[in-house]
Amino acid sequence: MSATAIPTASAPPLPRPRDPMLRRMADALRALAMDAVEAAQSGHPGMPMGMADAATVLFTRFLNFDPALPDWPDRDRFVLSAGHGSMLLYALLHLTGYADMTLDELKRFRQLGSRTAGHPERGHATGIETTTGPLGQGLGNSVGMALAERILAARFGKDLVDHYTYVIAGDGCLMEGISQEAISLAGHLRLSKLIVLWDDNSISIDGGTSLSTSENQLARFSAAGWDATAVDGHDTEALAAAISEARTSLRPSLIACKTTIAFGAPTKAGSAASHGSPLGASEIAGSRQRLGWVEPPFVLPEDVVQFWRSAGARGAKLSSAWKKRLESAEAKTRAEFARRLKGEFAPEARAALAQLKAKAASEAPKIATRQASGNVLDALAPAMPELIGGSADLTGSNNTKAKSQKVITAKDFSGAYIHYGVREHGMAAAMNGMAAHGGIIPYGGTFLVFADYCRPSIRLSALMGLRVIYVMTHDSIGLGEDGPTHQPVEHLAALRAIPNLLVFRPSDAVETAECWALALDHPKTPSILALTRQAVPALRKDGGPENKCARGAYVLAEANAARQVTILATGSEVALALAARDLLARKKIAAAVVSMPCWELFDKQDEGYRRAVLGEAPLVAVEAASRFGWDRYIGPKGGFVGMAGFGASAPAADLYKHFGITAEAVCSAAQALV
Ligand SMILES: Cc1ncc(C[n+]2csc(CCOP(=O)(O)OP(=O)(O)O)c2C)c(N)n1
Repeated sequence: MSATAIPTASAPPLPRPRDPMLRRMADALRALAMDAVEAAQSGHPGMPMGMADAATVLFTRFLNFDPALPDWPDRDRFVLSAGHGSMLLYALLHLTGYADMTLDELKRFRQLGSRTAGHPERGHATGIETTTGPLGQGLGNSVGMALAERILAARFGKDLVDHYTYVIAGDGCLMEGISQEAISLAGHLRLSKLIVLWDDNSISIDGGTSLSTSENQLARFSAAGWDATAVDGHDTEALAAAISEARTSLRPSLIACKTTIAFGAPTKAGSAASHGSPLGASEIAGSRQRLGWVEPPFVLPEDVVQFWRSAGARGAKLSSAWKKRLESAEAKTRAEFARRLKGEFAPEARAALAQLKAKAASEAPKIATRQASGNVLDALAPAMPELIGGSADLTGSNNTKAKSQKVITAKDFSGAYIHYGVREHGMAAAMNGMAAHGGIIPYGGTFLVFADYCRPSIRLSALMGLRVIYVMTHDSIGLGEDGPTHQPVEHLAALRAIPNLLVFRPSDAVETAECWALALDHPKTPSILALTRQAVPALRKDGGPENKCARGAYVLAEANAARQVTILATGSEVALALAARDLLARKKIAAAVVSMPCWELFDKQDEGYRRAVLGEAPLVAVEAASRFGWDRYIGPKGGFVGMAGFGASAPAADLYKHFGITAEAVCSAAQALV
């Protein structure tokens, strides 16, 4: 490239750095971001270049972490909510000395199998605390992380748990609706150790943010109970002072960092052109000249590397002091701390659940499965303090609060129950944050129909492989009078479409206990418990140790003679299937009933088992929901009794009749196939 092609001459000079070494360290982040995006010919250089100074101050002076012990439980958490700026995080992890984030990984940015995915993915490399990219989710997760810290500190004390949660969020994160729920919840709970650095660069993809927003963010955060301040995001002293101040605040803190996107780039700085495309060779050469960065791509000067490595090494002392404190803690505390972090299902809790199941089998109560779930929680909660429950303002309806659980408040985090308010999305994202933090198994409730209000976070629970348990009640037209706005129809199908998510729809109290046990026994998979509002009869009279739901589906009632038809059913419709089986028996048709509480677990069984359960006879499925998805079991010729459109407002019994979801209808569908 000829020297004249470098567009530096017309660019105004860069402001002089306060601290030239910190600027050089930040420039290393800028260079790596430019070069990796250029090598991949894809990615987002602007944000990392703009926030490089703020990130340098945070990582060198404040963030407590130990690259040699990335999972040190008392590390500060860092969340890159503006996940498109992933190269900022990868460069930080490389420079501070995380062994798995090699230079080679940076060179393989966005390539198949690299640790450096387009957006940060939890589990791909150490130091990535949560998967971000869908804007606002990281901010939502950070609320859960900060909450987890407070909850664990209340139990284990400052010696073992005392850390901050830092976030870098962009304009996009703050525009997303989820941010309002997150901010509001954090302010209400006074999560004072949550510190958000907002990349206030006034640019998003379409251009200036003035195209679409004119909000006063400082006033917005203040109104939600935060401390909010603004600084020049390239002034390292001002940044350090603001972070120091935020750490002493009694409220969560927002620091608006006024930055220039793609700081250093001669023509693209301050413009949307640098947001999400490679800068191009001449712009990169111009940036190098302006920044005074002479090294070729992916080459780092020794002094800069040394400074970064020593920033990374700061944490070793802290983590070893922490280890000593842990060693000097009481044996009982140590054991409990270790158990919680491992996320083990406490033996006493398992025993309590087994007892409850046996009781349900022998007493055979006719109760709603939401009530059965409440009974499960009453049994589990005293033995499992790590179970942190809550509801998005439907506690009494979701039966999510165990009798023994105390409410968590801004003044007292020793409880185990959170009133999330009417914030389904914020609740789900916070639960992801708590699960990612570790030491907590979060569950939270709302109506199944409002799964849509938190679906983006449910998807991320599944993508990250987090054990988050969604208690979703009022699972069909069976909820009755609230009508079609509240009656889920397509939701089971939509949730079953999400990979790595277990969707449970238990049919009675025994199955509910079994499904809860399974949700807890899958540490790397989130679960949905779809539960009824209305009472359902007890179907399972066996309360022994075998968990029949574990195989996803099982023959609940075999046919009295060679099977002529098999009826598949879930949840409240299993009772209908059994009634239909009786009607068919009167007509001398031998029908088997299969209860199918969890498709995903059934699909994992070997072919022999699946065949034995489904049998060779024609199949009829009954579920008070959309047919979508059922064809994989019943085939195009199978019978289906369920919903073909939206529900209606009426008493549940009338609705079942009106929509033809009855034992007679199942019987006719079966007869038609025999
Ligand atoms: C939920 C969601 N919607 C849309 C996008 C696509 N997207 C990625 S970055 C971005 C603009 C974000 O602007 P800002 O936060 O200001 O980032 P900056 O331009 O400063 O890098 C958009 C719309 C996304 N990642 N997530």
